[in-house]
Amino acid sequence: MTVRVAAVDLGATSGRVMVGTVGTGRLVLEEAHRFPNGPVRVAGRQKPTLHWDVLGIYAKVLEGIRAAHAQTPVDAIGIDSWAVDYGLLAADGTMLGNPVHYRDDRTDGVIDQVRLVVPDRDLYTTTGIQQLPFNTLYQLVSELDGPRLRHASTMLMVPDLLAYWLTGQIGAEHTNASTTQLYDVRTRSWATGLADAVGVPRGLFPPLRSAGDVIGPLLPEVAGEAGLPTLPVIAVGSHDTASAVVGVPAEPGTNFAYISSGTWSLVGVELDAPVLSDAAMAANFTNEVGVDGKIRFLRNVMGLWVLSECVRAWRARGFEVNLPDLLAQAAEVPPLRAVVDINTPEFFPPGDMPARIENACRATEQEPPASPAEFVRCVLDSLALAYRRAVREVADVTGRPVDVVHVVGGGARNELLCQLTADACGVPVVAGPVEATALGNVLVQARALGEDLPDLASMRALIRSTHPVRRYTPSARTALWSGAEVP
Ligand code: LFR
Repeated sequence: MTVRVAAVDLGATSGRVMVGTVGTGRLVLEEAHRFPNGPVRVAGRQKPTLHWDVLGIYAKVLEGIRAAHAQTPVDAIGIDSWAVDYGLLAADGTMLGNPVHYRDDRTDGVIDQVRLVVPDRDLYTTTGIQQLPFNTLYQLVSELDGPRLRHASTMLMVPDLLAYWLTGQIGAEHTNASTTQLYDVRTRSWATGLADAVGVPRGLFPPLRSAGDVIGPLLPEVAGEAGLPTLPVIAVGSHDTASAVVGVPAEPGTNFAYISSGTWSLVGVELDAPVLSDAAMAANFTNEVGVDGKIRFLRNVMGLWVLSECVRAWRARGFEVNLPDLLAQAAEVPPLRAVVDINTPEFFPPGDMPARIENACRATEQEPPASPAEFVRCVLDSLALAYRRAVREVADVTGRPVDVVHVVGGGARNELLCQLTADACGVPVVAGPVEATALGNVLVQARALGEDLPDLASMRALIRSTHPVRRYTPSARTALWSGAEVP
């Protein structure tokens, strides 16, 4: 048996629709459509706010599904995207306003406000979620007095919102719901008591569904307009990081950590149950739900976002930037000349990253980078240090050693960063696949359609036999890293 599915994978900077073909010993991924994505700042009479152009995204998704189906008729559709952001619907299904981008500053200070009502320890015991200012909880609290929430009857996470427009069905897939910090990771249900405590209406939360559930067929009018059959939309690990972790080609029985490396770097391990200890909380590890009920015990590291914002700043100043050339030059810069704490909040909002890096270097009495290649090297060295810290801490907190680090996502292409990661962590790095997220999306759909993929191990075995990886071993430079710290 062979199935073909369309995997819609939406990242914070680009979206793509891939066609996946799955059969016995067969897993092929082809790109049908790719499009840019990004924030739209809107002001008018209100405070300027960063939004997503979610209707534009929906139009591109439909265009992509059509292109995929034209390329090879597909049997189903699955959607994953970044986490935490949501649309609000009125009782009749009308979308209220436009989803707000998680990098908007409306959540500044809200963590402290919520802390007065729900102590950090209680919040972590219930949700297991790391403190990040943009968690859905804080976004909702920031608009408690706003017009949207006053009229809202349902909150839908971005992939669930798109699935709603495609099928008319309302629901929330567990992996993405778990990122809201309004989900009880112990009972795997909405944390309604917590919602009551902070004043978020508990009626907003739709029924939960699992990766692999059929959401419903395309609405006849949607299918008709797009010239498609009424294909089923299947819930996948709708949080992109959950699908990426499915796509980690780990060997069975290995103590592996993963880095899902894109706009963000998500660094962690896969567990069967949440870890809600004081040590886990102090180290700000998150317990997000994975496909098949797993726990993604991980930390957000600022990621290649900092590099792409540097490139954007240089281009805005009129410089021509060729990233492959810059990376080759950066490989020649001596290691650890200047490093910054890449996870400090100053690197979070869009803006002039080179200036922020200079400031951070001056503040720590380091000579700031002097050329674009030196900036790039500073970012990559700083990322590698942050990875090392996360990998060490995850081993400490879980009591399980890490023997190998899998890097999946776009960052797996970055040879310099992969080598620095191996050197910094002192363990082998296995890089690839670049499209792990789309593969995870495809495999969960294929199983729902009847392919013999009973568990994550069988999915990963299929990826290993069809998608080559690249191995990096710690070089002689690994000793240099052992004592290195951000000053
Ligand atoms: C990665 C990701 C992260 C999440 C961040 C914001 O694309 O989904 O897992 O923390 O984006 O949603």
